[in-house]
Amino acid sequence: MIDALHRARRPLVLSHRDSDADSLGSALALGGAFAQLGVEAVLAVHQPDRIAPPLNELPGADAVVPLTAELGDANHDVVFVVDTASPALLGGEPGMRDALLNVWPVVNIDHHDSNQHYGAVNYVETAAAATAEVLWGLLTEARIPLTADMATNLQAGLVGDTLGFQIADTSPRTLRAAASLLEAGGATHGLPRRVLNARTIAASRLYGAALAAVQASADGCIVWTCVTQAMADSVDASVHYSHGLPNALQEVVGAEIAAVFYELGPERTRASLRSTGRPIREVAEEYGGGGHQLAAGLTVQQPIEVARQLVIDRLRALLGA
Ligand SMILES: [Mn+2]
Repeated sequence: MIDALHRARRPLVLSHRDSDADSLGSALALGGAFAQLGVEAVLAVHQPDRIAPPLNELPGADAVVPLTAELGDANHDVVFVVDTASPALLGGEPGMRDALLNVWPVVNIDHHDSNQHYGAVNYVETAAAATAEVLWGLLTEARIPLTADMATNLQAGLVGDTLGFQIADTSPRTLRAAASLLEAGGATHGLPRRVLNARTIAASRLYGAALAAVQASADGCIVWTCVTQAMADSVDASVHYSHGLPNALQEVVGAEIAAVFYELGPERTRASLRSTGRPIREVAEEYGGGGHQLAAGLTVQQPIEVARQLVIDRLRALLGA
């Protein structure tokens, strides 16, 4: 694996669509590592123009290019894919994606236990709390010095995926990585903290409306809310599913499973699921989604009310209620 890092001359670095702090921070840090080796990497994600503040303020984020078929015309020699369990999660046209991944050898670096091992090299550490933690280990082992910007990008990934070192995946090694990133000049507060918590005024109002609409099952074990287009319109926000709400619902006393439904269109609903212990990824997978055992998501081509009914009934069955 260390070899693959050192051998790359013209690497292409990809990470999943709907960038989060770990996918983007890891891609940017890997780009920084190549720069430290004197190698210029091209970083690409699906629709980078949609990356919103503060994620687009991560050091180097302005250099990320769109994932397009044209990338296949460039003279790369290897493709690094980070934080992406399967090629489909890269987004974009399947044909374009498969073509890109078939031109050059693929190095797949990840921490999801659902990773499909689609690379020529697969470096998947499922015990790691974030891909940023995997990369930190790799770069340390490869003795590639961490710049302050690389450290900030990796720290954003750690903070993002562990919700500020709160979730159970946080291990002594995660905290050692965080300490070493601090020593390298990375920020733990500031940008990484904003990555976790930043919310515009419109999004804050939408968050409030969604919390006010929270519902619970009779036994209180399942809590959910719906973020509808009408709610978003009333506060001049867009229905946005990136962060905050699913974790906030988990704070409800007695809640074992939290679900947030987002009305993306008249017949298109996204659901984000969180669990305190009972694995819920299988439910997401039944609807073509995925994620982690305790944090997963899915999108169904159904009106929000239908989707909510379907998924909540399924979660009730899961809990045997
Ligand atoms: Mn991740």
